Amino acid sequence: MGYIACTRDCYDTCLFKPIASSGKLIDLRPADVFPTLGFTCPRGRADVKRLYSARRIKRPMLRKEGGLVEISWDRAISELAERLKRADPRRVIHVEYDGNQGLLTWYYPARPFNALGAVSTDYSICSAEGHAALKLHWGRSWGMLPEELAGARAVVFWGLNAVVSFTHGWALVKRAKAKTAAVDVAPTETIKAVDLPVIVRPGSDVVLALGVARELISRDLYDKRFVEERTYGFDKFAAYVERFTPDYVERETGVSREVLFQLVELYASGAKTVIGFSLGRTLNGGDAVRAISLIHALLGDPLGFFYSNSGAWGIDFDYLRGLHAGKPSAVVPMGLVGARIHEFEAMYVWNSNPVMTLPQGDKICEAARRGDLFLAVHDIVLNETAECADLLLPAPTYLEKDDIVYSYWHNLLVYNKAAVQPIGEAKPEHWVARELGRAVGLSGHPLIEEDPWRAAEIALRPAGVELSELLARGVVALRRGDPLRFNTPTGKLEFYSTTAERRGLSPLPHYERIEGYVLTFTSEPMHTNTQFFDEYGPPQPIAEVNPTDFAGDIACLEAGSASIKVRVAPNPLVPRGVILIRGIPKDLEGRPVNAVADGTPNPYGGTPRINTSLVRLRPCE
Ligand SMILES: Nc1nc2c(c(=O)[nH]1)N[C@H]1C(S)=C(S)[C@@H](COP(=O)(O)OP(=O)(O)OC[C@H]3O[C@@H](n4cnc5c(=O)[nH]c(N)nc54)[C@H](O)[C@@H]3O)O[C@H]1N2
Ligand SMILES: Nc1nc2c(c(=O)[nH]1)N[C@H]1C(S)=C(S)[C@@H](COP(=O)(O)OP(=O)(O)OC[C@H]3O[C@@H](n4cnc5c(=O)[nH]c(N)nc54)[C@H](O)[C@@H]3O)O[C@H]1N2
Ligand code: SF4
Ligand SMILES: [Mo]
Repeated sequence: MGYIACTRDCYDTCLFKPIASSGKLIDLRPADVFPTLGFTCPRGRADVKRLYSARRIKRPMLRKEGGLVEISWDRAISELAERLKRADPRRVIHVEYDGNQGLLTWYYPARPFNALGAVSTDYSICSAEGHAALKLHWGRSWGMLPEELAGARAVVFWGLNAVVSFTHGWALVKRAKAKTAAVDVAPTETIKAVDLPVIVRPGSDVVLALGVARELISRDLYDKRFVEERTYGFDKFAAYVERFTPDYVERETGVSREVLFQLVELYASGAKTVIGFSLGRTLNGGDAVRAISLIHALLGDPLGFFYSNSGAWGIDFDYLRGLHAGKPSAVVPMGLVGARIHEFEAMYVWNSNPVMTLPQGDKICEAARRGDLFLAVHDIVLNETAECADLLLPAPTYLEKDDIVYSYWHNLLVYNKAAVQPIGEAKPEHWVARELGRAVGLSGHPLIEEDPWRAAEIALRPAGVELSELLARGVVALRRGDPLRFNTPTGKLEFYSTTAERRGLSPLPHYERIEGYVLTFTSEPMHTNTQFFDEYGPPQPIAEVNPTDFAGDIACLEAGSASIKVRVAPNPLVPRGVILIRGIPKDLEGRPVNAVADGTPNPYGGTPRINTSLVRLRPCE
């Protein structure tokens, strides 16, 4: 049997050998291949258990007078189709994200909704802000591959908790005995593990990065030839960064000149950066990503950073979603779905748990419970969104279906072949999409008639992959483009972004100061977002706070009229003004913590500012 890729939204995309006996999966053996190195994380280890979880949705279910009753698939599809046919498509929204990264699980099933002209989200919750920010200067967002990370002599982990969230990237860097630095707002596992820990004030990274750039320029530590030949707008950039003096950096970020200079030296020695997705979820986050990437422009190292390589391979995700033959009537930023829930009468959710993971996601559940929203959920387990749903549909895990899986870090494309038969009546997402399409009257529509594997074949062509070859070989290596080709209006790497200027955005990275208590989040080892609550128990609503900021065991965090109640863990290492929660728990009264998260879309890719949520920190009444 070949390899199976873990489909979790995770940097690592591990490969496994599934071990089955008498039709039952008994083990998933981590494959000893580069770059996932033959070990796995606690979530990977629990996938066999999750396959047989008691929380699996096994049959379609419909809510009736408060209770759920099992129904047939025929009935489930026709109930859903009737709802969709009756509604104005502008009042129907589909919400999906990356619970499973398979091409046929995540992307293809948007087709009937795009054919109908329903409302889509902007898929911005995670990485969109940084992708859009990088494109302003580089004309692309991809960067170094694991091979290059493994050869690095120094690595800066900027805005991510890599020890927890990127275990194989961290392991590669440790094996290489590279010098390490981390930039974070709180004392995370990664901050504790690196040679140079750098604690910044929330949202101030852009100032630190521009301060590093200023030092590299003023000390003549940049690559003049590269800058001359390959870049545009250096003079304007150099003049702009003049104001980011060590004093100014210290005032705004809290980073001392000594620590700033150590970081500068690390970069001057050729350090690489892993830029965390978390930055995109902060105020000024896109600007921070822009500024950090430009450090590597100065160093003449266009493969000096890694953010996400999802755009490197050329896979045509829009084709899979059917945007060539259909179109959403409107696009709503993910951070505002909860706040704008009154605009919708029906919501179809798959591969995502928006009640827990979106800002004000609790409003989705309230609207469904009030009867204002018809909520249908296709998931593998009874998650918190499914608990509020009117219609529940059983989905197979990645171990029960065939799919194609790419990674946003390494370049292995994997054909996942089902390791076991689907549990209960679980049906794949592409099957539901086509059945639903036909039931709403889209028979004959090209988006519905095209077989999902044929769609995948076409979507993979720009990546230079023949589907037949992938199916025969199981794993193929993808290729990225020429790192010295910049798809910008000037054809150069633009320090001064002409695209931003044309769009009325700041051509140079911009900074706005934050005032107030900032609630922020960090990932934790036992869960991927809200998955594995059943296997490992749910994360606890514990807020780590500096003891001078709050005395007491229980606190309420308030934003607008929303409030969450949490237990307080005093931690003198957490800077004043910062409140840190691990994972995405419910509060002490069962309310999702994102009830108080900031859903404001950031300027470039629309990602909400969850990690710089301004809150009032109070004793509860
Ligand atoms: N174990 C585990 N691994 C995961 C996940 C998981 O849930 N659990 N989730 C996966 C997913 S979907 C993603 S997107 C990634 C997320 O993982 P990471 O990219 O590591 O992001 P987060 O854990 O959200 O946050 C990283 C750090 O950003 C810090 N931070 C907050 N605000 C700021 C700021 O203004 N500046 C700086 N410098 N730092 C700030 C937080 O304190 C936190 O420690 O990991 C993936 N891997
Ligand atoms: N407070 C706070 N909020 C956050 C974050 C944070 O750090 N803090 N992180 C944000 C980030 S980075 C992200 S990416 C989002 C993630 O937000 P979500 O996409 O909502 O992520 P998950 O909680 O992992 O939920 C994924 C769902 O997909 C289901 N699933 C898994 N495999 C399959 C499958 O094959 N088929 C189907 N149909 N379903 C499947 C799982 O059972 C699970 O219910 O959350 C964001 N929200
Ligand atoms: S969750 Fe991430 S680290 Fe864990 S097995 Fe899956 S891909 Fe690997
Ligand atoms: Mo994410």
